[in-house]
Amino acid sequence: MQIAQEQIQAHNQAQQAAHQRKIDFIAAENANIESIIEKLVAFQVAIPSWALGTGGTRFGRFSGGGEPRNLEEKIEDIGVLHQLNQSSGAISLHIPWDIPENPEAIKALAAQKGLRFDAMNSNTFQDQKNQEHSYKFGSLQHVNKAVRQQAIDHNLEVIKQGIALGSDSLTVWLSDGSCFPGQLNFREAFQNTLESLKVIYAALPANWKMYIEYKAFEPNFYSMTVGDWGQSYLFASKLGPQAYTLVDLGHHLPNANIEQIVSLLLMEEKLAGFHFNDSKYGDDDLTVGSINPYQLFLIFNELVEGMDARGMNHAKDLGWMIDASHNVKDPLEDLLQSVEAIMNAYAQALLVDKASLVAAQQSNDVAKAQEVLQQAYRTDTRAIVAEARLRSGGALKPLELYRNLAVREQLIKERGAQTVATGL
Ligand SMILES: [Mn+2]
Repeated sequence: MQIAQEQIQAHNQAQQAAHQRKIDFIAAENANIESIIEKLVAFQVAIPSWALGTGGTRFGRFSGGGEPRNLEEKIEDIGVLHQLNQSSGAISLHIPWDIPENPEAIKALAAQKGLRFDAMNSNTFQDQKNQEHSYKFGSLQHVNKAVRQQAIDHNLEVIKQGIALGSDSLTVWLSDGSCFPGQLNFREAFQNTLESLKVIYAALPANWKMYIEYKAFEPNFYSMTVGDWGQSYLFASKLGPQAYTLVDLGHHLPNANIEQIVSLLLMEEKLAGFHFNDSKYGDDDLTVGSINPYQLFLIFNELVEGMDARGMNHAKDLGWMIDASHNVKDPLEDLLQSVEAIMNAYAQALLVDKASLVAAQQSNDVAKAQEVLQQAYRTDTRAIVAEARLRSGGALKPLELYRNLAVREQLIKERGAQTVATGL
């Protein structure tokens, strides 16, 4: 389905007067509002193909209906999101869940919706039908060379699929690890993984990047072979300049200082980008900014500061992706909320009075440093983000319009109430 442009315009007209009051107020308070809006317009967040259906837990799965039944319908769903917020202009695919039958047709469909293909994701954490060897005891780390080779071959296939679609990066997330002490020789698991990654790395086209994602625990509960940023950084450093560390916000042990990790990876030119989500305990699937929006702001503050220090393009030089899976919300509503949270945290970070912060840091004025950050964080940036959407042709209030247009009801009518999207 597609939203008629006139419907977005009618919605915006109805909201215009109220919006104008808010944007005028914030523009009067902040001198650099125009440059912030420009940056927001350019900033795009990739939507993962696996977040478009209702996720499950190991206890159950409750489909919300109208879920995309194939890759074409996933692209259509992201097209709707992008029409509404003009900030979801990319899709991240998962192989083998999203193998295109006709890459050229898929490419054309995505282009028609204004979407490009972000990082490709390989999957060696599940066994597929007719697969010769099982990943029960790991993939790239496996003690059996034949299993490692099978996992390597799969990643090579993912790169091939990505080339056909115009992607330029591969995300490798491994569930490899061990559940019990003594199960693995840590050094051997690391070496096997490194040797396997080397073969995959060698197959990367020159303009491609490899993102090595880490996770502290789950599905393995004693050790994860790429368990933290240090291990990922070791792999990325040993592999070479095309390999980077990918930070998934939900993949840390509780209370980890993620903003410091981000700052140092960026300094070392090894930060690949992000999988955005939020978590309360050990989950990695909650809506971005729904639990700890201050942490998200602090991360963006380090990102903006670190990228500016290196003269990087905020929109293009790192990978910005959501990684989440929703059990109880309409996935499209949830994704609209997630993108909104990311844009607001980014806008707040752009509002930080950097000169004052540096001055406070250099004079050990701790209270002032906190004031500077709080001043930006406590600013209601929603009108700035809405203004960026308005200028790009999106809706002033995406979620409200989504509901008013009864998008989910239409999708259920088109696709049925019992559809289950491929994915987690
Ligand atoms: Mn992730």
